[in-house]
Amino acid sequence: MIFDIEMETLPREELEALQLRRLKNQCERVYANVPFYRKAFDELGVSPGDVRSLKDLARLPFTTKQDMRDNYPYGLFAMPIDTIVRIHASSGTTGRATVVGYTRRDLDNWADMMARCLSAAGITRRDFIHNAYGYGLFTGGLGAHYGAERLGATVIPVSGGATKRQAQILRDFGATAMTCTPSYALHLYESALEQGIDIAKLPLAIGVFGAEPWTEEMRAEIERKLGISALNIYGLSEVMGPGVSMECAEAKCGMHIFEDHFLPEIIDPATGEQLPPGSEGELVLTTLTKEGIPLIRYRTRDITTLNYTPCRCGRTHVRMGRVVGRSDDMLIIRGVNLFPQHIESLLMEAEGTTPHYQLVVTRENNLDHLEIKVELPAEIFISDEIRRIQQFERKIQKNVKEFLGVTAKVSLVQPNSIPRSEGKAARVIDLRNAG
Ligand code: DLL
Repeated sequence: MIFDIEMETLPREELEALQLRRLKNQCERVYANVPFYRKAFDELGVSPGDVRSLKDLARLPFTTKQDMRDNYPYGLFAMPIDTIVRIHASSGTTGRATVVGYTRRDLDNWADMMARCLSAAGITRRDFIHNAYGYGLFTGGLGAHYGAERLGATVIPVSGGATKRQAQILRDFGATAMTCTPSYALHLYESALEQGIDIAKLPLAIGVFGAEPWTEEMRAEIERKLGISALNIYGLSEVMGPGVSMECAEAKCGMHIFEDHFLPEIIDPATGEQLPPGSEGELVLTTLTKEGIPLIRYRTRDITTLNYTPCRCGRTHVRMGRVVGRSDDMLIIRGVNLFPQHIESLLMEAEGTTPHYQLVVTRENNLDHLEIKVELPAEIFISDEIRRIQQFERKIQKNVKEFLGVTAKVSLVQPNSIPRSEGKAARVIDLRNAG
């Protein structure tokens, strides 16, 4: 179902005309109201009046997470503080949080876009949505919540945590759809099983998962275990929160970026140059309608591709591919670049592996060492057959070497020994610069 049939199916020519109008307007607003942008435009010798076509986007300054930190907390707001009705923030693993503010219209647009997302997943007003994204400064909980209400569905605001209780609520309240991180969906599944609740036997039919990178293999595993259709949703707090882009149930092939609100580009993360359509690179987003904190060319650090070919669902908005990693999350192990998701794919290919793993990177004598801690599948663990365990270990090691060109130590650990996250899974422990 297409929630906003007019906007989501706008012919490209009209869409681009709308984007240009909105881009001009955003540039004028930030230039007039945000000293950071006035300075950035002036330094590059461009003015809002220079934006005459969408191509001129490439002349505008970038905005980075660091710029947001430098202007902590409210320095990039473009509206008087009394028009801001909500604050969210992203903690980030290092440095200051990035803080964002929303006007009433921003919240209204966000709810609309989240309603588009849920609708694209096949959710309707008749559904009961178990919303297990965290409520609070994180955008996931409240973002999905207002989208669900906008759609007219029934939202069950469970938030993150208290997993045992969540399994019971899932069983008792009859949820037909759920929203959470993909890793939490699997965690909840396991926890429910321990209590004798098999989620696959419940009415649950649709999952809208995002906020962390995941793979096609993980989708297959979630769909098989939970007996649901699992869809990918993308977003980031700086740009809005969840709902910047969403997969459609019809194609399940790339996430439509809501181009009436965001203008996407792919750049080379090293040079900042725009890359031709279809190239893999860093996603850069310009907000077109945001009032509270409009951003020009925000560098997401997310590595992906853009696909402009028509989609069978009828939406005209461009599709972004799965995020294969972050340009700043990339691991360089003895000169080899790799993303945790590459290893995840290999682990899942190795028969029977659950995706609970952690990558520990250390440096000894100036050499990087990668250790892959993987939980043993319960059935192998129970079988207690040393030979089978060793075979399993060797297979993973061989695949990592063969496909990624990295020698890694594989440590098989007991089921449930890797700490579970109630939000985003912590996949990488990089100890190279520690102490
Ligand atoms: O994670 C917003 C969100 C909430 C998205 C719920 C989807 C669902 P942040 O905490 O600011 O916001 O983190 C944003 O998470 O730059 C990506 O690196 C990553 N990310 C988000 N969605 C996906 C996804 C929320 N579907 C950062 N696939 C982004 C891969 C994702 N990575």
